[in-house]
Amino acid sequence: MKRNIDVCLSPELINLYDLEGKIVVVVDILRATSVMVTALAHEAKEIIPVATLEEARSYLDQGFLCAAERGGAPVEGFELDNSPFNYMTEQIKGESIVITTTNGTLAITKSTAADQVLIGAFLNINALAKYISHQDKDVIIHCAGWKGKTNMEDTLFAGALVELLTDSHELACDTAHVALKYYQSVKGNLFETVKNSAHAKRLGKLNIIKDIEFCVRQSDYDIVPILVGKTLVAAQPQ
Ligand code: 3SL
Repeated sequence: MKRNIDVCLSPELINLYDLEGKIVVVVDILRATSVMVTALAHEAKEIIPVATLEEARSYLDQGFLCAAERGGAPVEGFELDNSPFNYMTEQIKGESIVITTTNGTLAITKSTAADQVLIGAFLNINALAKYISHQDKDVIIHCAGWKGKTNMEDTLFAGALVELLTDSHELACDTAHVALKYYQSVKGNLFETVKNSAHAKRLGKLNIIKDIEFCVRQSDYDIVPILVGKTLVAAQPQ
């Protein structure tokens, strides 16, 4: 029997969904979840996502390697920002990295009632679909959006993952259909589409085009981050 797949377009709406017993895939294509996938693929030991700067600062005081972003910009006093290219270095190998971002880490902390919280990005979408198809569980794709509002890039990812899971999962609500149709209408032109997103414009002054180009690449990595307690680690391959 097919399982259900549903899409939640904002952390402001996640309280409308029953997460119990389900897999929640959190996605923040630009750039939090793309960064997390990249870091674990480059052998970071684990990632500790925290919602607030205060929590991140308390880890900083304990000597952790910490990353912080607010409003798209790096936060003073933190060693790492939110560009995936900073997570491909020797510096992150074997490290526990604490990350706080405007939307992505908030969406993670709002998903913890789920049976499993997984991290999604275009960078790991095939590995994610394969992992989920072995689980026999309902799925909710939780889009981080921007400050409570829906965004283009996370909705596109939701549509792409729905498309990959149509053999094993039934589309449970209209949002899943909307995301799927939207993705199918632009999938040949993902970079050009996302380049025109509000967040791409917001990040424009930070010379972000390189990051966007990277974040829409599909399935560079085989890794599926999973939340174990408060920490994201690579799930066992299925
Ligand atoms: O909002 C977030 O969580 C971030 O990913 C935003 S940014 O791409 O780092 O600006």
